[in-house]
Amino acid sequence: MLVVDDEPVTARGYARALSAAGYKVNVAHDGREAAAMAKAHSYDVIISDIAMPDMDGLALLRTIRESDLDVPMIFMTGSPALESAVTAIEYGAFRYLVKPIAPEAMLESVARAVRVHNLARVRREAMAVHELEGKPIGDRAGLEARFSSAVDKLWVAAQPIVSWSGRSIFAYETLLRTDEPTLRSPLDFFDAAERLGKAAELGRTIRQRVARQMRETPPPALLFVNLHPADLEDDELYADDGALTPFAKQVVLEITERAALDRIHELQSRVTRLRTLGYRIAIDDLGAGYAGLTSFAQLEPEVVKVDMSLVRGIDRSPVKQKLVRSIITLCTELGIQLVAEGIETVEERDALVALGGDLCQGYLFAKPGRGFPDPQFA
Ligand code: G
Ligand code: MN
Repeated sequence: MLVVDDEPVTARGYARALSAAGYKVNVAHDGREAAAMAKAHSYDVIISDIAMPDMDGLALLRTIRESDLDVPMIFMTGSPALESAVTAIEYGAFRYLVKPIAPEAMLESVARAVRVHNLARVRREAMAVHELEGKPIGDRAGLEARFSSAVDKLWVAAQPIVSWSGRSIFAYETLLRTDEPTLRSPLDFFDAAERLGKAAELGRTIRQRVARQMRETPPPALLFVNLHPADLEDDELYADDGALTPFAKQVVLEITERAALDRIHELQSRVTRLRTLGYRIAIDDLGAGYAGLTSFAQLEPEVVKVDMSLVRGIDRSPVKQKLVRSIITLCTELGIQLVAEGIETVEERDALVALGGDLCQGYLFAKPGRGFPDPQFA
């Protein structure tokens, strides 16, 4: 057990009660000392005061969650407040006890916390074994810790989009990557950002990275950059001193159908502003089943990207062939360029080309990678 209280008499009192009940107890007198001790040693339960100078109990909990998602934390406070109780629970506190606390009540909470901690440990170990079955879940503090680690370890990959007829590079799509193991999938990464209300912040970080890369290594072609709905509502995207603004003429912004376009305030005028800055617009994931062809009218895109679900096995699916053929016809009539995403086999490529497609993206040509990977045309 680790007992944390800036009031030495109180700390000693709790420690004595716990020792008498057979627990091994360490005492810390402020948040920082406790954080250092929790880092060096893994405790079964941490029992902490909330109001302490310098690092308070809630800050301590947040710090501990950076390295330990499970250890139960019991708060004991002399001045209960709804706000601190809400925060404590949001950050995954185990109990919130109000002083004066009878020793039996504390011991009862501690015993329960030990049992819950053991269960959490078993569950996490089981999940590590079946890593594919469940995504690690955690409380808000745990999620924050993983998210900030993911941002620290963020990098931007690029994947070529080729013109098959020209055997040439048409563009590169930049794709979010992170080396944080628990948020490796970009969907999970964005999901975490959304839950923390940091989607726009993440979007800015990505655009800064893309801009930096464009300054350091100018891409040999157009650059496709994915937008999240939150980005469309972020002033930074439209600002003259926005990170990507100087490169707008070389950039195609991908707006996914997944983005509930209807909910974006003044979408039309936003898109107009982006065009005025020099950006082109692409509809991403067409056919993935999110929205429909209404996005053609809403965005009047320069480019449409056909989702890989329509591409997969197209050589063997007459229905997919008909669908893609009519999308290609529609795009041709509207003067829209069409990119087929997720091409993995020669047969899929040939089927698309036979239907009149030319711009292709997918593992067959190159996987997303660091720098600007060269495509293969074999
Ligand atoms: O939603 P969007 O279309 O931007 O997603 C692109 C994602 O598809 C990226 O994560 C990229 O790594 C992945 N991807 C790119 N090419 C292929 C491919 O040929 N096959 C599969 N399965 N995934 C691909
Ligand atoms: Mn995309």
